[in-house]
Amino acid sequence: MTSRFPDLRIDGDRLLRRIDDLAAIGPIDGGGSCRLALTDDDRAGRDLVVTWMRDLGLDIRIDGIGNVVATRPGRTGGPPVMTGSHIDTVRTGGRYDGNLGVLAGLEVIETLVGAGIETEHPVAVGFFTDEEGSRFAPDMLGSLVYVGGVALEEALDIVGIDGAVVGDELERIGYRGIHPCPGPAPRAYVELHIEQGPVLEADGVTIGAVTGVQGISWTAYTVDGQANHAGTTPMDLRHDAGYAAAAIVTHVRDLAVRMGGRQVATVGRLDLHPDLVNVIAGTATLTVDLRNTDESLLRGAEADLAAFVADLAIAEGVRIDGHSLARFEPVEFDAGVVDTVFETAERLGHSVSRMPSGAGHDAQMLARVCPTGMVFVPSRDGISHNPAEHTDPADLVAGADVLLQTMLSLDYPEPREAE
Ligand code: HGY
Ligand code: MN
Ligand code: MN
Repeated sequence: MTSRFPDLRIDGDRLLRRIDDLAAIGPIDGGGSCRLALTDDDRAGRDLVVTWMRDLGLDIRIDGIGNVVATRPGRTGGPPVMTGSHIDTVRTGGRYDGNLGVLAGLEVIETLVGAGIETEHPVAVGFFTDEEGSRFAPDMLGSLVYVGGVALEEALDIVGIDGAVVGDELERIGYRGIHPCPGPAPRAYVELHIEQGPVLEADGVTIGAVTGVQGISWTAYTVDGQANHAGTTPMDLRHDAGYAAAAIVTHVRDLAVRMGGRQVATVGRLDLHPDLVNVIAGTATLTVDLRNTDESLLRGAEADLAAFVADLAIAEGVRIDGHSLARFEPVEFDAGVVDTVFETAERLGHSVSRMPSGAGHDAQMLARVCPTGMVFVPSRDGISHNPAEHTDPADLVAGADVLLQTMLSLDYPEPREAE
């Protein structure tokens, strides 16, 4: 499949301007943004992008979990060639994570409009609710509902880290839409995203043809020990929730280092109570994020952690309860779409390599219902989920051009019946 308009390119300045305009919503020191899912800042970001979609005359649909999909008709009807990503951020968000994919998709459509090109199939760009999962777990919540991976009613009842409820927050910000979930399966889905890791930059490669997404396992733990006096309590009489939590932190780090390969492990949240200098912590809460491209290795890591936690609880005389916040197996993208991304990047004269994604993405959910792939561009120093997140403008534009041409290739008309 090749594009019928091989020389068409996006307007890079327009894309870069929009990235800056969106980044200005929920700004934080260092040039990044904080737009946690379903907050007022998320609403403001949504309103801006929906305005841009409306200005393009697109058919805009908001579904029950707040996913927004904007579609431009093609010569024929039927499922669209779709792109998209997310515009919610983590608390220390950069300006490209998710935002690039949504705004590049908008730029693709505006380029088609400007060139007066009628695509064979409809073309759509969407943003999915709560991709980050930072406020409301799991991550990729909106796209998971979109593909029928979890029932809408169940998702609407999810309680966030601040006690807010998804359904209430959607109502409050005016994005609890009327369109049904699951949503319609696209003809194909391609997502442009920053790599968020060091590989492309280290290899001096501009485009990643993403082969799939690694498996993700999030667990929240509560440790119940005994608050006691820091000065009078002998060491052998302690039931120290702080010590137990710290033991889990060091164990998961040692586990990942010992396993090597692509295994990673992170404790991103850790709270002690009563959180005072002279009181042995009575309770602790923490989260563990385990990932691996290999499902059996990821299960092995989960089993190792569960056994360690059980032994630790006995040894320290504390109670440790864990519950899953997210669990997604590794995903392989459609070989045809991956090849189209790879060949398109080569045709446009960019260096390109195939690689798995370390981060989770909405594409891993869309892969359940249609041929799916991703386009990566390099992250400077591999930094992301940090305001210092940066990708060179030339690489941002290159990624958007590869997205445009890949979508045109995937739009390739079926052989037409004899007129
Ligand atoms: O957690 C992730 O990988 C993504 O940023 N939601
Ligand atoms: Mn992202
Ligand atoms: Mn992210």
